[in-house]
Amino acid sequence: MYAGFPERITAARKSLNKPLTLTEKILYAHLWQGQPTSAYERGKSYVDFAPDRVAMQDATAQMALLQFMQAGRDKVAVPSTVHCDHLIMAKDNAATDLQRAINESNEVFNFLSSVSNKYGIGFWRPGAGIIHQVVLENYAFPGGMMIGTDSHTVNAGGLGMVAIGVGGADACDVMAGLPWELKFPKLIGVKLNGKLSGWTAPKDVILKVAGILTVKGGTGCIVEYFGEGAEAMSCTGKGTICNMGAEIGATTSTFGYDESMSRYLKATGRADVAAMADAIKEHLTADAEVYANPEKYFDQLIEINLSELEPHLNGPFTPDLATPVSKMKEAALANNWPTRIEYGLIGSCTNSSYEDISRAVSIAKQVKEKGLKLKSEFTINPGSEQVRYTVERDGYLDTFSQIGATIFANACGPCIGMWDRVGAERQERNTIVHSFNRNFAKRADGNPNTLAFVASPELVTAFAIAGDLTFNPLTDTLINDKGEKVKLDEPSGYELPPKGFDVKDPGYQAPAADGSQVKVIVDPKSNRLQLLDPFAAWEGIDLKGLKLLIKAKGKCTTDHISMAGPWLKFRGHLDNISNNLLIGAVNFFNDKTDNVKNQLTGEYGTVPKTQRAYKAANVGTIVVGDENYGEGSSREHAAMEPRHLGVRAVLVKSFARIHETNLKKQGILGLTFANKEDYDKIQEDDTIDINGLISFSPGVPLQIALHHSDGSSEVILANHSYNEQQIEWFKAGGALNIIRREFA
Ligand code: MIC
Ligand code: SF4
Repeated sequence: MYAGFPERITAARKSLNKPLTLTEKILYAHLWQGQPTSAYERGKSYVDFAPDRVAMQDATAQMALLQFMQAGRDKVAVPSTVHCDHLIMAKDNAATDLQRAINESNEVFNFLSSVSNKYGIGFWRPGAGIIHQVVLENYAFPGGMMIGTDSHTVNAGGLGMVAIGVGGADACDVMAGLPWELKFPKLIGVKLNGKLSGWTAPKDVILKVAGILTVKGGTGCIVEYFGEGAEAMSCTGKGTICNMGAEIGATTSTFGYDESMSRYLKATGRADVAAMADAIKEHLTADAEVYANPEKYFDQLIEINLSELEPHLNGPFTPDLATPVSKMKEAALANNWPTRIEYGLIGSCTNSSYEDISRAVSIAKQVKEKGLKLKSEFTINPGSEQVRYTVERDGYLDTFSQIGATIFANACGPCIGMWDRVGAERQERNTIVHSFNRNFAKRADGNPNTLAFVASPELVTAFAIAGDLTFNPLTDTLINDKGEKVKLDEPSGYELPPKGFDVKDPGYQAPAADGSQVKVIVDPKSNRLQLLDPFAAWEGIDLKGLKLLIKAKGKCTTDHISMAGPWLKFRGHLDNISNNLLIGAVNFFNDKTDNVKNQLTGEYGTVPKTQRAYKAANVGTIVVGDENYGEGSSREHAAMEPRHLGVRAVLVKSFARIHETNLKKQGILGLTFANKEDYDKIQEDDTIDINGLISFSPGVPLQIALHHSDGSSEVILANHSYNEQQIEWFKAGGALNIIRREFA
């Protein structure tokens, strides 16, 4: 596991001639063979890496593996796993919901299971748990490098990894034995002073950081946490912080190896890994000089005093709108947010550890002890079968059930719109509080008028008891069944189960030793799965006469571009899922969603229908967007759908990292306005040319000619971040066409 690791780090230190951060150590230890150990320019140089592992979840694995099947390989080149967690609708209870999901998505689960079996991929069945908890429990290790087809792959930073979310095409490369490329990140140091106590939880650290850095402040950066407060925190707590680091756009986040990680490794049956890590522990954290003078080694430094940190609630509609609990009353009244809380939901990959559940239970118990009642509906999604089995054994699930909570399956559920919420279709304005990490419009229940606030599981539990967004459990009292005023005691819990973890059937299927005889069947008539046809190569000339499909206004996340929830079922069928293209994006010209002008007919229609009309007429189109376009998910469907339907370019003020790469990989031109104000020049009836492609080269802007309907024209400049290799992807019509060629 660590063969050659200390040597590579020592060599890097020598050639760079300076003390190293943990992030640099891990990156340098994972340079692709042949990639020189030299000083790379942060934020500029593209570098090839050799990750140790690949993880995929069911909703993204379908496309990743459909691509991998075309790569011409017999077996994956690095250890890889698939986790079935996104396709389970939360409705009644864990057992019923799981069975329904298996019945409904049998075809997809069978496909994933047989592809895994064939190509040597570990397969975690539906019900086994959420990818990032299962990875933390089984595969993550200090100093490792992993990629995963899910933006919250970064969770494994809690165990000292550099773990990065990517699109399926990137995963396909690594599984095919090719290098994985990343722009050498900038480094943000976060020094945690003091110690967490009382109502404040690890979640509040990242809620606070999100408030400071905003949803794009971490773009192109790796965040490294350190300090006494970091060491005093549990490993799973560190995981929570890293996990939600996806919400500031960070490439990933990580922590140096410490006692908490060693304890966690031992508790999860990996004493051998802990012993190996102990033996090289000086290489699994930054050099002492770095943490003594962090301002010299990080591009940006943030200090947070945990002893003074207040619990926070972030939201609604964006995860960086941070409000300390003591200011919530004021904020809610000022913004006219509905203060009655309809639901408290705990779980999701970021907050479903044993510690989280034990701390939430310490609040839930007080319902009975103090004569209280739950005022909101309350639900729990355990993170893994191992956690679920253990918390059931320890009586926690009973405590929740006794106060009226619903226990859903070990899965994503409401976090990704897989929540059959009664009455959501009425679209009433209402408030919910959850321990997840994303709260974009429509995300949990499909209702655009649901305001979701993100908080720690213990705070969510307190809010479900109070049923009131203006409640502050630190200072306020509640009235019990005897009419007395009672105060909730602060939460307490266990970092790890005192009696150890236990599980009967963790839900794992090992792949066949020789998968050559395994058949993978895709029914050509299926509406869930569709084999991929190669995209056409670039025609070798400038793109002329493109029509504007949509100028998206404001926030346009991957949820807006390729909605989840009910659409997850088409994640393996490119043509079917393309019917959700950009249906959540707001049209700048009429402030409506899913309503754009078809320039060929002058009529308004839905985005997918309009785009299909352009495709039928053989007219290329362009999408224009605002800041941080493609924020959120790793789903490459947000790039493959426009590609499939004939969009040629996406021109925006700025991109989120994963989405920009996904566009490049799938052969769509991803461009940014050289002058952001030029966004204002784009008009609804514009016909647009992209010039300069014949000499397309790194660092050279392209010219965009805007032909307005009044007959006038103007030229603006568009920047791009393509390197030589990525230009080849564009020319080939997508990166996969190159792999196909190479393996053919
Ligand atoms: C999410 O949290 O948005 C998801 C659903 O897990 C996505 C992956 C997907 O869209 O399948 C992510 O974070 O990458
Ligand atoms: Fe699943 Fe939600 Fe985590 Fe995404 S953020 S992996 S949907 S639990």
